[in-house]
Amino acid sequence: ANAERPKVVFVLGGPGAGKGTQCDNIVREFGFVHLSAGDLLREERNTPGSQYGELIDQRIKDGLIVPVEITCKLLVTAMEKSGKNKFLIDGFPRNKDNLDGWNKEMGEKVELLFVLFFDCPLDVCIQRCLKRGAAGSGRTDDNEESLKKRINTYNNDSLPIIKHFEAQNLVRRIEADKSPDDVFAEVKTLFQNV
Ligand code: UP5
Ligand code: MG
Repeated sequence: ANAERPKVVFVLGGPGAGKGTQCDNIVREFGFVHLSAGDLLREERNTPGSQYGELIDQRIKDGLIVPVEITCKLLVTAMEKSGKNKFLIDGFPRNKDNLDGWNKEMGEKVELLFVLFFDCPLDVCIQRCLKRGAAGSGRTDDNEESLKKRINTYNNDSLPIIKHFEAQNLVRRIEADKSPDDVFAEVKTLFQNV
C-alpha cells in the first residue's frame, strides 16, 4: 500500500522567495501538481458565499496564518480532484498548528519526499514583493505594512517548522537569491530521481 501513497514535497521559504516561480518550472519538467496554499485560500476568499471569506481576507492582509482546518481541507480537496499522485505543496505548513493538523489528517496517507526550502535574504524577499505589488499584482499583502507582518510571522512561526524538518534530515536547501534560471538549475538536481 505504501507504494500507492501520494508523494508530497513541501515547498517553503519567505514571502517572495520564489516558491511559486520554481513550482511552475518543476511542474513543466517533472509532472508534479502544484498546490499553492496561498492561491487556494485566495480562491476560497473570492468564492461568493464562502463562510471563510472574511476571515481569510483579514488574515492575509495581516500576514497571519489561517487555521489549519480550512487550509488542510482545501489542499486535500485539490489533491483528490487532481486525480494525480505527485504534489508540490507550496507555502504550507507554515506554523505548528498547520503541521499538527496536517500530520493528524494526512501524515499516514502520503509519502513526504522532502522539504524544498528556498533560502532568501529577507530584504530581497521584501523588494521582490514590493516590485510585484507596484507592477499590479492585486495582492492585498504586497505592501510595506503587510510585508512587515508577513516577515514577522515567517521568523516567529514558519522558521521553527523548517528547523523541525531539518532535524529530521528532510530539508533540501536552495539559495534563492539568484536568477530564476540559476535557481532552477539547482532545483532540478533534486527531482532527477523522484
Ligand atoms: N521572482 C521570483 N523568483 C525570482 C528570482 N530568482 N529573482 C528575481 N525575482 C524573482 O515570486 C515573488 C516575486 O518575485 C514575483 O514577482 C517573481 O516574479 C519574482 P514568487 O515565485 O511568487 O514567490 P513566492 O515565494 O511564491 O511568494 P509569495 O508572495 O507567494 O509567498 P508567500 O509565502 O508570502 O505567499 P503565500 O501565497 O504562500 O501566502 C500568502 C498568505 O496566505 C500568508 O501570508 C498567509 O496569510 C496565508 N496563508 C495561510 O494562512 N496558510 C497557508 O498555508 C498559506 C498561506
Ligand atoms: Mg507563492
